[in-house]
Amino acid sequence: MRQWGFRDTIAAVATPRGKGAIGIVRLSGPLCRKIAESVFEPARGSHPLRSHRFYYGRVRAPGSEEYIDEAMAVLMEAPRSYTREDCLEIQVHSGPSVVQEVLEAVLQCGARVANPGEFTLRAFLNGRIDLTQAEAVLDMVEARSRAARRLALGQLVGGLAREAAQWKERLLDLMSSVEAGIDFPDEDLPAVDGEAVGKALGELLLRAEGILETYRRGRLAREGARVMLIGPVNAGKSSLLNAMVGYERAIVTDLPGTTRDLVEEPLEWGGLPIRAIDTAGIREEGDEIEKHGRRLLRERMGEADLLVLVIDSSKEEIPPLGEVEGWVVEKPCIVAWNKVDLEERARLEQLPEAVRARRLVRVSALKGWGVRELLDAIRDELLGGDEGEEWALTNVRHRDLVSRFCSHLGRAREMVSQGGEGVWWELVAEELRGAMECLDELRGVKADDEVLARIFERFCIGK
Ligand SMILES: Nc1nc2c(ncn2[C@@H]2O[C@H](COP(=O)(O)OP(=O)(O)O)[C@@H](O)[C@H]2O)c(=O)[nH]1
Ligand SMILES: [Mg+2]
Repeated sequence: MRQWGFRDTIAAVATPRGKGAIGIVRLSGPLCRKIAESVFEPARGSHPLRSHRFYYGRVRAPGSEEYIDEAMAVLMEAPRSYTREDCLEIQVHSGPSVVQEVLEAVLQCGARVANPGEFTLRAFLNGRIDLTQAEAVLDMVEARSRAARRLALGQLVGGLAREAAQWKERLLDLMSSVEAGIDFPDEDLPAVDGEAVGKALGELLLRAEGILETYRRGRLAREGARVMLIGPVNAGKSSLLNAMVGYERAIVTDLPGTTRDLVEEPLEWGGLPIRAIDTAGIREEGDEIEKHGRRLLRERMGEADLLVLVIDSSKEEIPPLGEVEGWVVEKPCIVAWNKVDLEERARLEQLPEAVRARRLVRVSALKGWGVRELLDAIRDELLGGDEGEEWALTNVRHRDLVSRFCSHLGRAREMVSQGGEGVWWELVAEELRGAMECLDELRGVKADDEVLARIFERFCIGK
């Protein structure tokens, strides 16, 4: 890999600015022990500090008589540290001035201010984590829901990294089998067991494609599932949105056509972030603004992860659903049979076949009945009930690389299965090399500096 060997020592405030219980100044690099000796004075005992021990004491600027604060300090010697270098952490009372003074004290001792993400970058460059794990650190910090946090953790502890390492092993095996076909092409006996290679390729491809499919789940966890409430005017869509989020977000009236804009509101259910979107009702008439609202709905329909079709069960007649029928076939959909607090006059048989095939939940948006069941059903429908693997692809960069990996394997497998006796093993090998490059890029073995810069600039300073 690269030549790094960092000679400088970096320092940063690792906790958020402002007042708080504890503020941490963090350092990494060869000067850590010397800096500890210059700025930290243990209350009991003396230097040298033992590695991985917490010491209570005081901090001060080098050469100064005056103490800045009481402190706890821990020195973590290489390689047993976050960056695999010597690391030092100094905890003080958190206040903008205290923390800043401690930072300045360590800078005076020869450390320099760290760039955003530089600690994690060093952990990566020093080989403690691979690139996917470094990226997971960022996902972890940014996780806004339990589901996102769990997925980030799965990846942080090496979900994708382990998977990619396994793929690499299998790919290496395949490559060596295929090499035989290139080196001895003219022998009478086929040098390569085409069937075995084809089978191994198929298995690897299947596994990789399975991982590719986790991306949808990963994206849902990170960005939230877009759940669109659709249905006839006055069915209770806006009321249901309010019931789902637990407060009055959308305007509710008994005038048809009240909702014209798309109203969007975030909520979390069972760890899954959901973005509930209220829409203008389906009907032919209505003024220009309402029509515009429906145009918006049509445009945004493509982005919806799930539809909730709201039906007023107290009306004798269910209005024609028009284009909604088509959408219901294309997208996951749940029927909310609303207003069950009133006498039920509509009949399920009036619903078109495609709609009746969908899961139905009886609700009263007005009374709040059945809303939990509806949310459970939404979550089930999107996550398939089970929690699945402990991790998922969450990152576009990963998705693209795994997808390219699959394309290479797919082409290789096709050549093997169609080639019969006359497989061009050179071309197969070429595809396998392409697949290997994708893996290397994924793990960061070959990521160029521009890619790294783009990833790490999103980190905050001190991470
Ligand atoms: N009785 C009853 N009335 C409801 C229920 N849900 C909505 N409504 C009423 O139906 C009317 C239309 O509701 P609204 O949410 O604006 O429907 P939208 O046009 O689909 O957004 C309002 O008068 C609501 O109070 C319900 O579950 N039970
Ligand atoms: Mg409405």
